[in-house]
Amino acid sequence: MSLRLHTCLALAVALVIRAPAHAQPVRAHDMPLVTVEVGDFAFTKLPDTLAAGWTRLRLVNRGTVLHHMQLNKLADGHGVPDMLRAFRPGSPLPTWMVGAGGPSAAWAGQTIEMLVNLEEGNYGVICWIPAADHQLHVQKGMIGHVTVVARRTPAPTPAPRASLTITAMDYNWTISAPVTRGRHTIRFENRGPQPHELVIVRLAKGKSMVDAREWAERGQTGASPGVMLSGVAALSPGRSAFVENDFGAGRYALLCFVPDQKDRIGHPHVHYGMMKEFEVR
Ligand SMILES: [Cu+2]
Repeated sequence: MSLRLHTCLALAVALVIRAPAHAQPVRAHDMPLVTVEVGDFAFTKLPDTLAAGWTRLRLVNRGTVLHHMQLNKLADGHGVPDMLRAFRPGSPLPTWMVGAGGPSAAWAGQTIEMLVNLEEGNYGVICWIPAADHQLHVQKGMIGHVTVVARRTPAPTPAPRASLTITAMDYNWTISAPVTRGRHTIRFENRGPQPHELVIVRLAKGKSMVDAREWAERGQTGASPGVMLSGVAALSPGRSAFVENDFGAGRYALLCFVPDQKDRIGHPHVHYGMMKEFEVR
């Protein structure tokens, strides 16, 4: 190797090392990673405490059916038993319970990740997904508890920079721009008066968002409508969280299965038309 090439390489390495950190957008791998494992029907690996601030939450599904991880922030004086007693389909969430997101549904063997700015406090952790027998997984014991404590390091990670924003309303979706091929950092924002979740499905050939809804409502039995991408469990109004996903050419569906709070029955929001298809070319 010539001396000139050596010098060039040394210079290049020095430039990379000296590049200021703030010049790079904040990505998932810059954030502290927390891995949670689930099985049928339990949170088998769940830390007791987490540090406040932006966190990359990873859900690994070691079970045989779909599971998600819903974080519900509980006000002081309220515990997990209160949370379970308070939830009645078709009625509003009590003011002391806030939907704080979490990784959305993962297939058996799949890993789903999302980015959330955790606030200090107590959280109930649950899976609301219905089983084939129509019992919710939480009723089969899929419950946990996490305490979020103040971060010890002085410099908190800033919020990630989004290339797309997906907004949920009662009962609709908007996407800030046509979705292009490649990797996107998506900001999911709830602007509706009710809690909403973000479920993204890459539709199999010939399948539609209606097939995805019907498949979920059948208790996930029969031919699969497609593949899950990373999404966000229910967020209360005004909250936001992020996901990173790779998009290839194809058709995709956005769906929200949060039970309605004013129909007295608690039909999932997809029932009221809260689903949207889009194409990536
Ligand atoms: Cu589950």
